[in-house]
Parts: sequence; structure tokens; C-alpha cells
Amino acid sequence: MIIKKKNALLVVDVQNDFCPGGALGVKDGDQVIPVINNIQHKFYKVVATQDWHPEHHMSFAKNHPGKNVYDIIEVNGLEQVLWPVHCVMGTTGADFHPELNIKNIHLIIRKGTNPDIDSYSTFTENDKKTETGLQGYLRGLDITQVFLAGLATDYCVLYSSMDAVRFGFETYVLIDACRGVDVPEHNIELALNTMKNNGIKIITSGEL
Ligand code: VGL
Ligand code: ZN
Repeated sequence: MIIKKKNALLVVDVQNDFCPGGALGVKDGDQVIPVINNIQHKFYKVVATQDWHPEHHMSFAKNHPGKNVYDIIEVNGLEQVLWPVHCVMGTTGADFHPELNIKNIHLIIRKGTNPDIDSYSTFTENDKKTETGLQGYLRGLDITQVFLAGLATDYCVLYSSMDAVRFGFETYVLIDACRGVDVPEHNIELALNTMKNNGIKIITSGEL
């Protein structure tokens, strides 16, 4: 039995833009939805996140004249992948996928709202310092275990799980409930290795 009493499931960015047909569609991204819907009841708290960018966000390639989607540039000393316009606040692309069951979600965190910095992690912006408030919420409830699911394995799930373990939570990634972008090539494999090397446990939803 892995799961303890004080746990939280983090449902990362299961939004239209990250699902097939979306602006930054992740291959088979919608396949995480039935898995996530089926396991939510096992958790003490369920937190969902939304990538939630202003139109003029620095992560959009179109805001950097002469640059292309997936170029990697440096902004304020941080490496930045340039993305297609995605998850613009208040648009349909930023909505949760309609098949995701959101009725039992306790907390929704929106991240990436600062136009000047990206925020892959649900805990901190990419400066690794500015918090979203999630750590305080979990600590306030004495939660010690964090399980992650959603999109994308090699970006928001990776960064969120790395912060979770850094902040002292026992951290699990539910591999069958995640899908990745895989940009650059082999990035998902690299992400999983980084997780494992940092003490994050990779399990399947069947092991819960
Ligand atoms: C994400 C790229 C850009 C994610 C967010 O949710 O993994 N990826 N913004
Ligand atoms: Zn984004």
C-alpha cells in the first residue's frame, strides 16, 4: 500500500490546448483523462492546475520577432523554449478538457500569469523562487505525499515533481496518467531519468 492518509493528487494542465487538436497538442494527451477520473476518489485532496498566460507572454515565439516555435533562447538569464501561443487566459484553449471530471477538485492553481517569466512548475515560477501558493496550501493541511498526473511529462509534470521533492514531499509520478511533448527529441526519457535520480518514484495508477 503506497498511499497514505495525507496525500494530494496534482492534476497538471489537462487543458484543451495540450490535448490533440489544441495549440500545443501533446500526442495522446487526452488519454490521461479516464485514468485521472478513475483515481481521484483515492485522494484526500485533488488539486488541478491551469497554464494561464496573458497574450503577450514571453514564452510565445510570436512575441520574439525573427524567432521560431521551439527555438531555445535566453531571457533574463533563464533558458526558454519558445512555444506556439497556448493557454491564453479566458480562451477555450485554456479551459479544462471537457471530459476531465472537475467537480471534485478542491483547488485550482493558475500559473504562468506573469508575462515576463514562464512557470512550468505548479509550485514556483521558473526562477524557482516565486511561489504559486501551492506549498502553503499543502503544508497547511499537513499533506506529506504528492502524486502527479497530467501534461506534459517533460515540462510541467517534471518541474512540479522536482519542486515537490525539493520542498520535502514524498513524490510520485503516475506514469500512465501522464503524456509528454518530447521536444527536443528524447526529452521524455531524459525527464524520467531526472525524476528517478532525484528520488521521485515513478509508479502506475494500478499500484495505488
Ligand atoms: C507546458 C509548455 C509550455 C506544460 C506549459 O504544461 O507542460 N508546456 N507551457
Ligand atoms: Zn505555457
